[in-house]
This record gives sequence, C-alpha cells and structure tokens, in this order.
Amino acid sequence: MNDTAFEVNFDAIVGPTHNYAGLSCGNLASQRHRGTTSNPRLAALQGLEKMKLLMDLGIKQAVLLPQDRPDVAALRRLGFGGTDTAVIEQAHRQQPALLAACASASSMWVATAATVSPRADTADGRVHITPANLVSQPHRAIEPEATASALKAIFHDDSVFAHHPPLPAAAHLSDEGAANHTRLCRAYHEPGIEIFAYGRAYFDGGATRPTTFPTRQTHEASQAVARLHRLDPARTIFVQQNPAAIDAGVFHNDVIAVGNQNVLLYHAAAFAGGRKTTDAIRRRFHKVCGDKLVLIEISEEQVSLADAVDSYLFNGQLVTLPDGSMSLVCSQECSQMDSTRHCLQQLVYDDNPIRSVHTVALRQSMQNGGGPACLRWRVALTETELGRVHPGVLLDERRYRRLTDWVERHYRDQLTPDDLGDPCLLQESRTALDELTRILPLGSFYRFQRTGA
Ligand code: SUG
Repeated sequence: MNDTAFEVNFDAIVGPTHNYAGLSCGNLASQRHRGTTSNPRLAALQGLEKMKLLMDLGIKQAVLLPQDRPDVAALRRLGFGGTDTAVIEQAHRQQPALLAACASASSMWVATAATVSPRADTADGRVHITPANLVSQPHRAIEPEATASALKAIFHDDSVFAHHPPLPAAAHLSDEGAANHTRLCRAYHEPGIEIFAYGRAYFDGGATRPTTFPTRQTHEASQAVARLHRLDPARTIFVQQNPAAIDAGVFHNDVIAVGNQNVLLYHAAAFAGGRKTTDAIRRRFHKVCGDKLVLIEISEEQVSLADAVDSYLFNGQLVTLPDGSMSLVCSQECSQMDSTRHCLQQLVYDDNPIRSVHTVALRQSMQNGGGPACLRWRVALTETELGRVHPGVLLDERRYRRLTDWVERHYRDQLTPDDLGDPCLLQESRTALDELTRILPLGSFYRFQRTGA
C-alpha cells in the first residue's frame, strides 16, 4: 500500500440544540455570549456552506452526524428519572445548568473529537485513532463514548484503522484531541513530525501554568496518545502552550497556530519558550523530512493576541489545493478587523506556499468560540484507506442539497438556554436525526432509534 495520500476533512453537522449557555471557562466568546439567543438553523447552514466551499475547492469533504441532545441517558445517570419528558422537566426545574450541559450541541467542534496519526507515522502502518476524553468541561465529557462508536462505524476496517479507547477520565490525563495536535510533512503519504501542544504537565511540579484559566490538555495525555499511536519518538515533539496566551483566551493551540505540510503559521506568543521552541520544530522537520520548514511568525505588532483571539485568524483551515498551492480558509471576522485584514493581504503577497484566502461566515459557531478549524477533523488517507471509509459520509452535490433542505425543514431559527427545558425540542431533534440517518445511511446510529429512548 504505497499510494499517495491526501487530506480528508470531516465536519460535523451542527445539531438542532445549538445554543449559548456560556459553558466553557477560558473560552472568551462562550462566556461573552452566555444567555443570548442562538439561531440553530443558521448555524447548521453556515457549517454546511463551509463544507461546500471546501468541496468546491477540490478538497475531499466528509460529514459527521451530530450527537443526540438533550442527552437523556446522561441525565438519567445523574439521577433524573421517569419518562424522557419528565427527565427534561425535572432537570430544567432543579438544575438548569446540568440540563444545558447535557443539551449542548458541542459535538459540532470535531477538532476535539479525536487525535489521528496516519499510516506513514505509525509503527504498524495503520491509521491510529484515539477519541479525546474531553474531561475538562462537563458538557464535553459526555461526548467520547458516542464519538468512539461513530468513528468505529465510519473507519470500520481493523486491518487499516486502529481504534484506541479514550484515555481514562482523569484531570491528569485531560485530552482534547486534534485541537492540540499538528502534523507537518513534505507530502501526506511520507513520514512527518507530529507536534503535541499541551497546557500543563501534571507530574512535573516545576512547569509554569496559566493563572486565570484552566488548561485543557496535559503533557501526560499527549505522551500517552503518542505511545498508543506507536509514533517514533524521533518524529514526535511535545511543546507547551504559552500560559500567558491561555490566560488571554487561547484555550486550544489551534486558536493560535495552524500547520499544513511544510508550513507552520503561528503567533509569536503561541508557545512557551518562543523562538527556542519553533527552532526545535524547524530542526526536527529538517531532520525527518529532509526539507526546509516554512515558519510564518506573526508578531504582536502585526496582530495583537487580543485580535487573534477575537478574529480566530490562526483557526483558519490551511489546505492544499489540487494545483499544489495552499489556501487559508478563515472566518469572515478576519476580513473585518484592520490588523488581520492587513496580515492576510501580506500573507498572500509574501514568498510562501499560501496563495489565496477564502473567508467564511460562521458567526453562529464563532460566538461559542468555534472557528473554521474547530469545525473540522482532518485525516490524511491513501486512496486505499479512503476506500475502506463508510461511503455514506462523503459529501457530494446531491447530499449537500438534501442536507440543507433537511436543516430548513427541521431546525428552529431561535433558541434561548431556557428553551432547552421545552420537551418538544427533544422530540423535534429526534425526528430530525432519525431522518438524517436516511440521508447519511449509517443505519440505526442513535441510541433512541434502537431503544426508543
Ligand atoms: O470546547 N465551545 C467549544 C469550542 C471548541 C473550539 N474548538 C477548537 N478550538 N478546536 C469549547 O470550548 C461553548 C458552549 C457554550 O458555551 O454553550 C463550547 O463548548
């Protein structure tokens, strides 16, 4: 199996309960929009439009299903009982914050779904996948089980895909998947370097850490994932996120750095150790890939850390187009802010592989701290491996039209956190998701389809 490889982007459809409950500490946008009214229909359509843009650019695009929410089974595990309606009503009355956590559509941000290492990097030549345990936030900690079974259903051939269970759910092993993982390589089918960024090391008391906001990835978790994926230590590098950046709202590394093939675009304040760290990455890339790494550092003078966090400039999707050039797909906010607009103009003018910029309207997701890169999970696959992926999830023109029509028919255009207590929302969501499994034919994918609850 030595065919060439390419990147496939998997985006999840935004679920019908998309809302602003202010659930994520350290995520400034989530905090800022707490309690405001969301528009789930627009959110889902914006996500689909981004997928369509990528598909039209000639990039392979696949779709993941939203998890079913409100998560009645999780509420039952927390002691609420009776009929499904009674469970929702009790939770709404007694502990609305728990209901909000169990109703969040946060599985839409699939960059945190799992870490994946392509066959070129792993000792046994299989694609290794570890779903993130997401223990740092309660609303996200209920995602891994469903994520693991979805990924097993999609990447179903064990001879090419190796699935690991999420790491044990402990703070010391807090893992947020690909949001803190970057792979650099010359070509996707060749061995590359895998960079694991972590917020803090638990067992190393001397390491610095943020003072205001929590960290979401530990060094120990990153090391465990690298071991599980059987990565060569000579091609693996662990770097610490800059604690000051986390305190400024950079809760994941993908909010402040993005890499693709031989390019790493990052803010000067991204990593602890600054230049020393990026020099180490450069040297390692050269040693492993036999090529020069294009490091593009954006200074504080060009774009302040605050502007980077507000615009999500570094949360763009850096993709390789069929002609071999690179394009940065970033949020519309980047073209509306002076510093980031100038930065983008300079970026395509300068001598580097990035030749074009596309902006996408994602305001609904952005208001919860999720930009273009948060909404996708990227997997480098060979043609043979893609042939072993469930074909029902690949996006084409017809599926895109059916999905937009489905959203238009089933989604509300207004939702407040208080509406999460409306039992009709549960029924509406289930009806919508039931129909969705016929558009993306994955069988009886959801628990409620199998058990009626
Ligand atoms: O986990 N927001 C998500 C945003 C995830 C962004 N992903 C990446 N950077 N890859 C989070 O913080 C907010 C939900 C709310 O407040 O209602 C939320 O979960």
